This record gives sequence, C-alpha cells and structure tokens, in this order.
Amino acid sequence: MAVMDSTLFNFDIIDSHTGGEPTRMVFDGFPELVGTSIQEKLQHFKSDYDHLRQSIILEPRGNDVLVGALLLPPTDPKATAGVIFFNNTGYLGMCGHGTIGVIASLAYQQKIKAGVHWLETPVGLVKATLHQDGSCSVQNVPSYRYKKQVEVLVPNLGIICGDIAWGGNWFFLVSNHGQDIQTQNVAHLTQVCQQIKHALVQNHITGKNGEEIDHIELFQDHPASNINSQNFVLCPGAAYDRSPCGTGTSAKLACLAADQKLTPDQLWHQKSVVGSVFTGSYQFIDADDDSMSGYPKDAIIPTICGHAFVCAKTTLIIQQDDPFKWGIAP
Ligand code: PYC
Repeated sequence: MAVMDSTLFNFDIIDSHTGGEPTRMVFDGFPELVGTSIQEKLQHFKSDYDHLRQSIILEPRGNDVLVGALLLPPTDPKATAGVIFFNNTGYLGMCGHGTIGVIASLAYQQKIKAGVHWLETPVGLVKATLHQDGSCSVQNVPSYRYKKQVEVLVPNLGIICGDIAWGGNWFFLVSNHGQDIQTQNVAHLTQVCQQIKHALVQNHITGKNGEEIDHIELFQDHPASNINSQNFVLCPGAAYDRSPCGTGTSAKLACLAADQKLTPDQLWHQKSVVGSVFTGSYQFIDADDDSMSGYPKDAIIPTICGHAFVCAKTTLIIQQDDPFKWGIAP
C-alpha cells in the first residue's frame, strides 16, 4: 500500500552565495501575502507565517548563516520584484549580499538580463545593475551616520567607541577594538561582538527612533595596496557575515563621507574576514529632493559591487508529520 503523502508546502528555491555568504531565494510555493505595500506584506509574513521563515532557514533544511529572500510581485510599478529578507532570528530591512544573490538567481532562471533592475524592499527601492561578467552593483537606500564615536562600557573589554550608522540596517562600527580579524579568530570575534551588542542593549544605545542596533562591525587596516580595509560583521542571530556585508559597507561609506575621508565616486575596497571583496562608492543625496527631507544633509547614496554564484536549485518539502517541520528552534 502506498504511504500517504502529507506534504504541507513545497518551496521552490535557488541557493547562491555572494562572497561566501549564502542567500536562499524562495520563488514559488509561499502562501500569498496580503497588502498594498511591501511593508504590509512583511507584517502579514511576520504575523501569520513566521513558522515558515523558520522552516526555510533553520536546521534541518537550512542553517544559521543563511539569509532568506522571499520573492514577491512588486507593489511599485518601477520594480522588477519585491523581496523580503529574513534570517534565523527574524527579518532584515535590506541585505546587500542578498540583493546580489537574488539578481544572480533571477539571471540564472533567465528571468532577467544584464542591465538595470529595481527591487522593492521594506526599507525602500534599490537599483541593481547586472553586469555582463555576472557581477552586480547595488545602489542602496540612503545611508547616514547617526552618531559619531559613542562610548560603551563592555565588561572584560573596557570602553569601546563606535559610530552608529544606517545602511539599510543599523550598525555599530568599531575600529579600535584590539582584535585581530582573521578566519581562525571568528569564534572569539563573534564573542566580542556579542558582548558589545549586549552592552549596547544594556545601556539603551540605539539607532534612530529607539531601533535596535542589530549588526556589529569591526574594522582593521589591510596591508594590500588594493584593499582599504578588512571587516568582521556580526549579524542578528549570531552568525558572522562571510561577505563584507553590503549594508555594513554602506554604513562604513556613510561614516567615511561624514568624516571627509572618502570623496564622492572614490572607490573603497572592503574585504571580509574570509577574504571576499566588495567595491563601494557613494554620491551625496540631493538635499533639495523632497523625498530626502528625513535624512541628514551629509547622507549618501552608496553603491556596492560584488559577485554571486548559484549553488543549488531545489524544492524544500514540509510534511505534516515531520516533528521538525518548523525547524529546530534555537
Ligand atoms: O550584505 O547587507 C548585507 C548583509 C546583511 C546581513 C548579512 N548580509
């Protein structure tokens, strides 16, 4: 006798990695999200389908490093698609490596060609240019430094100073940390960043409007003449970014612009802890543009260029009687 099929969901996905950091694009099988804007759809996702986020990202189907990208029909006619990014603990406003991964995945599916494509995210429209060589430049949402050199006392580490900046997510950017950014040190670097993050929460240090600073970014100089800096980025959910982090590099560019250490269009080569590189540059926002009225005058429009590679195309199956159908809870 045939075994009864108890499949609840089939999610069609494409996995890619951008500079080593994985993106799982879900392009079919997800229940319809209701809303007239992508923010409303995100609310529907959070309230009714958070268990599906866990199924897609957590073990046994995923892992803590993965960033999910749910592809949606756009609500903005300018956009090719809408996308909601999520990870092992929740949702990301924007994701630079993920945008590059989505563009590479859409190109793999032959849904798009080289050229300009707009993606709608919960924090704004981003312009992605797919180049002939497969690399992709992402013109991110407006980014800015919110506070310069904020001090926080971190138990065992002492006073740590960092800039608070927005690059599509909130970052605490630290240059003087006394750590060595090397792959063999990632466990220790993770612990250090978790301690800093904990201290920020304890001391009520936040982004604008009390928003949580959920990414910690450490920098160090790099000896190679074609690299400006190497970073280590701790993402919400305690995984570190294998890529140089698109939103983190955007936040860095905003700080460099505010300090007048990088001029508009000047290139910045940001290396990750695992050795992958994003190239960034910026333009100042047009302060006369009404849509920019909520931003500081020295806010920037960053552009980040990287390369993603497709790794897998498959279907995730969720069966009713699977005790881990909603993932292994952390
Ligand atoms: O590339 O923006 C990024 C990112 C955020 C979290 C992981 N990667």
